[in-house]
Amino acid sequence: MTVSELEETNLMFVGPPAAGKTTALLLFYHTLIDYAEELGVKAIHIIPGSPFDLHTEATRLVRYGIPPAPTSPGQKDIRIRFEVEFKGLVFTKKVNIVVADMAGSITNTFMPILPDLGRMTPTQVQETLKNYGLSEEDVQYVINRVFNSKGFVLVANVMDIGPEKDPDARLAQFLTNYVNFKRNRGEKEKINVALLVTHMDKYLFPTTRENFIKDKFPYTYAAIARSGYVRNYEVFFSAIYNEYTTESGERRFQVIPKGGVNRIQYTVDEYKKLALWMRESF
Ligand SMILES: Nc1nc2c(ncn2[C@@H]2O[C@H](COP(=O)(O)OP(=O)(O)O)[C@@H](O)[C@H]2O)c(=O)[nH]1
Ligand SMILES: [Mg+2]
Repeated sequence: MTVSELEETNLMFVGPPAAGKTTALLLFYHTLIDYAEELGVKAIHIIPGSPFDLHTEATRLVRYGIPPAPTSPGQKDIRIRFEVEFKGLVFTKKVNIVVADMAGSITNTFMPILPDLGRMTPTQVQETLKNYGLSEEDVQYVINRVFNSKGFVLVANVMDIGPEKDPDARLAQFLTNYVNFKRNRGEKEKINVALLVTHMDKYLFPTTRENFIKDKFPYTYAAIARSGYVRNYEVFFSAIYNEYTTESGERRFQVIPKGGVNRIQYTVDEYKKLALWMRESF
């Protein structure tokens, strides 16, 4: 069986600009590499054509403590993606997951028009997206990957919680619009949703997963519970510890030798759980 014959499951990382999507993707990717056996990872394929070298950027971050350059607001990084082949629990079952990072600015463009797109013909969808400044290729990509997404990792920066940036309201709106889009297309297949809360190294209060989503993301929680389209959801926390600034003013994360390998200190167990959640839920 070749990869193309496997069932393809699209999973997207979505969130406002600077939520920590790219960073989370790199941490997740490196965790899959470091713990491949334990996590049942059979193969990882980086899809060529990305404007961003996933392998290099993950190495720089996780092994050298150098964060990725911020995605500029106009840049479309929707094609940063890779596929993970997990060994199935039953050995014949294989799941192939595509993880894609989506530029916040593009997400912002889609969010409000999603339900309308659900009522349009493919040609109208294409026209509408092109009018929003997406290239032909990106339009195809969005239609194939995003609209057929079987789940989302909703990414939010814990430090953005509050009335100003209100990631809860934005993610809830995204989810509601996506569900309406599916409903308007007459689709019934349910999706799985993860809420990945980043910058937890800066959040100094004790909390639990369940309380956290109900307390800090009540709109998102309600959107998940009410939608009738979410099969399963889970909360994950992401943190990177020991951040410092070099003499020349550059931000870095301290690299610490542990068990013979040099890695930054991050919530590796959370990323392992995320991988297992993907393996089991899709
Ligand atoms: N301290 C800390 N910084 C983070 C964390 N996640 C992301 N960052 C930083 O937050 C900024 C935005 O992250 P980025 O991944 O580029 O966000 P994106 O726009 O959603 O892709 C960058 O400067 C990252 O280095 C985290 O968990 N802890
Ligand atoms: Mg980014």
